[in-house]
Amino acid sequence: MNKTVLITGATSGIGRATAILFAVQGFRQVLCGRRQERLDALEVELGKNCEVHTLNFDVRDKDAVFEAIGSLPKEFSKIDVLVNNAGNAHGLDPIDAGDIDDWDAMIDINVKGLLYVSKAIIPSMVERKSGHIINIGSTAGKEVYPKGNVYCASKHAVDALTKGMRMDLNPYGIKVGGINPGAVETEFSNVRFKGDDDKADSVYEGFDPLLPQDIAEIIHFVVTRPYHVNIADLVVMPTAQASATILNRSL
Ligand code: NDP
Ligand code: 8X3
Repeated sequence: MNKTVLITGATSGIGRATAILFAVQGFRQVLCGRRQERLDALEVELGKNCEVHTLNFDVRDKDAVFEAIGSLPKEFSKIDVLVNNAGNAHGLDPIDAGDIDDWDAMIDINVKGLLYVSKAIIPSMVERKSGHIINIGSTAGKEVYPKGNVYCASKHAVDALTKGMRMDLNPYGIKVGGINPGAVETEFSNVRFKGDDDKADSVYEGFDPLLPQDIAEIIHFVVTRPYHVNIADLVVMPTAQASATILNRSL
């Protein structure tokens, strides 16, 4: 497998699990995040199985995004598969009590950051008439739940961008698809609740949530379909989950 894959948010959760699985499969990988020590560890560990290059940038910083992706060595510069995964929820508050800094973070990271990274990579895909973009949305991009307001808005925006990218890049034969998970046990809730681990753990109490490896396997399946098959949109929930708010905690 000689495809080059760029994964944002590779230092944790879904992105990290995907990087680990792709390393076993021998993909050439560009792994991105902000926590340098985790990027270094991935480079050492996964570098045993595949070619790895790491990039440290904040997706909110437009100049940093273009500088980092523009700095890729030649052998990593033709990105075949872009996994737009970096993102988080910040806070869970009714709209009247929401923190504006949390709103900025979610819009700037989940929406604008995804756009900056895409803009840095798409022109080369268009030029080569080849490429595959996978946007990690959420069930929060398909339905809205109480106190989810801005996070849900950001993921609805991701859903719209996935559809829009697929239309606009169709003339170039570039695949675009969205994967929309429900509850996955990662650092997601630790970030949402600002380091309150008890509160984060309680989100996954009483049922078996998805694991990051479950989503990694699905991303791998999507990436390895033949050229004429594009998985355009997937919603994946734990069996115990029926909607954003309906969870069977007795399974
Ligand atoms: P994690 O918190 O475990 O991972 C988030 C990743 O995003 C980290 O690698 C983090 O890296 C990166 N990231 C966050 N902010 C920035 C930033 N400003 N610049 C660059 N990288 C950033 O969460 P998940 O793995 O769960 O989340 C991955 C994606 O999946 C997100 O888009 C999330 O919305 C989505 N999702 C998650 C679900 C869940 O239940 N967990 C369900 C549905 C969707 P670093 O801090 O090193 O920068
Ligand atoms: C993460 C799933 O339900 O916490 O996107 O919004 S949820």
